[in-house]
Amino acid sequence: INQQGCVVWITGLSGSGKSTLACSLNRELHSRGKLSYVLDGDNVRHGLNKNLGFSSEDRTENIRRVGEVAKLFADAGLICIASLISPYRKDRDACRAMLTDANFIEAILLFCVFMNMSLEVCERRDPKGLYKLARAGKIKGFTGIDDPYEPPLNCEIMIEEKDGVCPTPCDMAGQVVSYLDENGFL
Ligand code: GGZ
Repeated sequence: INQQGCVVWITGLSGSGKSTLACSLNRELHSRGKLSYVLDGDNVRHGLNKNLGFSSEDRTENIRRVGEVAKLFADAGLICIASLISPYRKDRDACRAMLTDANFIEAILLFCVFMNMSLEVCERRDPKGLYKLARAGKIKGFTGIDDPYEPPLNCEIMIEEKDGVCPTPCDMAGQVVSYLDENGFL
């Protein structure tokens, strides 16, 4: 294997398309013969992080653990795709700092992808009906409703609507693939 690992960190609201992009990107990378692996918040919360809820402390710990695991995957040479809401700026910054720690064998690059979709779009999609429950007060502390989402100030890649149209999974993956290509990871 001659592959330099890195971490593609996808952040954004629930329903913004993080998991869709992660899956589409993973498939595209595999088709190009690249080793990649997806760490998705929703999945990781069933195993590694099954003891964590959605308090701010638990979200911080969720992100820290996924960051540490992503670092191991990237150190092993994989392109690790982490898709989590990761709503708080300080947690994402801590992850970036941890990954670029020069004391670790080799500094690992993290690319932040921001799903810049409005709350309106995400709430209209509401694929799991969670926004509806949050609006009805049946889920407390839901990101975007009664818990904050702090958009990144320094993302490498931004996915957004163009002329009111959301990009397709293929377009989104293409945007990240181009970036990885330009930075010598493909
Ligand atoms: C936000 C919640 C909540 C609350 C359950 N707030 O879109 P989904 O449904 O399938 O994915 C979301 C997932 C969020 O997990 P993360 O690990 O990505 O979150 S974080 O980075 O903030 O730790 C959502 C569902 O869990 N979900 N309750 N209160 N999302």
